[in-house]
Amino acid sequence: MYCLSSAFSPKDPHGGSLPVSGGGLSEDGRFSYGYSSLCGKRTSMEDFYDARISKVDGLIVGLFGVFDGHGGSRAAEYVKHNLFENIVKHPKFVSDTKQAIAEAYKQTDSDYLKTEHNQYRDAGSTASTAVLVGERLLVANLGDSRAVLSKAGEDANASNKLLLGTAVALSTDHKPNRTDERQRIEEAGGVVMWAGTWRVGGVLAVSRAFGDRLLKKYISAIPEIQEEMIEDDMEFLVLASDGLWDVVSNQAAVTLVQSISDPEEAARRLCEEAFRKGSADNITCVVVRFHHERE
Ligand SMILES: *[C@@H]1O[C@H](CO)[C@@H](O)[C@H](O)[C@H]1NC(C)=O
Ligand SMILES: CC(=O)N[C@H]1CO[C@H](CO)[C@@H](O)[C@@H]1O
Repeated sequence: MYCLSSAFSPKDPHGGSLPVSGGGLSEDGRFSYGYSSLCGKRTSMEDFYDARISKVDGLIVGLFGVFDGHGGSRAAEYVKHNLFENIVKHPKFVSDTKQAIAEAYKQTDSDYLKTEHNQYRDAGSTASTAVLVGERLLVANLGDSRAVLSKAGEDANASNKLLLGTAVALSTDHKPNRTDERQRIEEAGGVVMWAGTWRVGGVLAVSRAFGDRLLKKYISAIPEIQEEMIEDDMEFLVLASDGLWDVVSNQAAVTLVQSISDPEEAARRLCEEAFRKGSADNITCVVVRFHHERE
């Protein structure tokens, strides 16, 4: 897939990188979302995302994900089209959502690897997903796309009780040099080598991902999953590819989004900020805003 924006807007002042964006609101008004995707300074797009609201057993469910491909876009595209289907159709989706997510990740990876059977080149994808079911938020992660939450807190020094958002990472990147990841890879017989950055086998800069058939012994598709109750102090969640996080800190992202009530506008501004700061990668951002009674 080529960067749509560069094909359609050759006169764009950013040099051909107008974002693709969109968004929506849940029918019960409890959350809204927006997304934006920008091709960065490269010419083909390997970042994919999915953001939608669905109903499962009468429950309103929010499904949000960022999938950053490597070695081509096949794996990211496959994950975009299959992961959430596999999650919501899992028989335990409502009763044990965490298990359903873990098993759907595993299923999606093995199904994808089967379709790859005749492919000579190896492709893979990260995933950073958020699933909202009732009062629960479940964040799952493979690789280095990241989920960051903004928690409101009162600034004790501000006379007007200004609400300040504090960034809380809900996922920890799977980088090959993370101590536990390096140990897991080495125990499986792999090596982590420096080649511009830390890489598994000197090749891959993430230690967990979908796909990557040739390195599968070391590149786990078992996600780390964090479950939170949606509390009143949760303002919004940002999911983004490393195209954002390489140049914008968690706190800077939260501070930027905080004053923008429309999540689509916020996602677009995040991508633009990353682009402005020189991100050379694909940039995809999803913002999910929680609406509480007090608003
Ligand atoms: C991993 O490597 C990066 C540099 O690529 C470094 O900034 C980071 O601190 C390292 N992490 C660990 C756990 O060694
Ligand atoms: C548009 C863009 O940046 N495409 C790149 C996305 O990222 C992959 C891998 O990081 C590159 O190979 C693409 O060229």
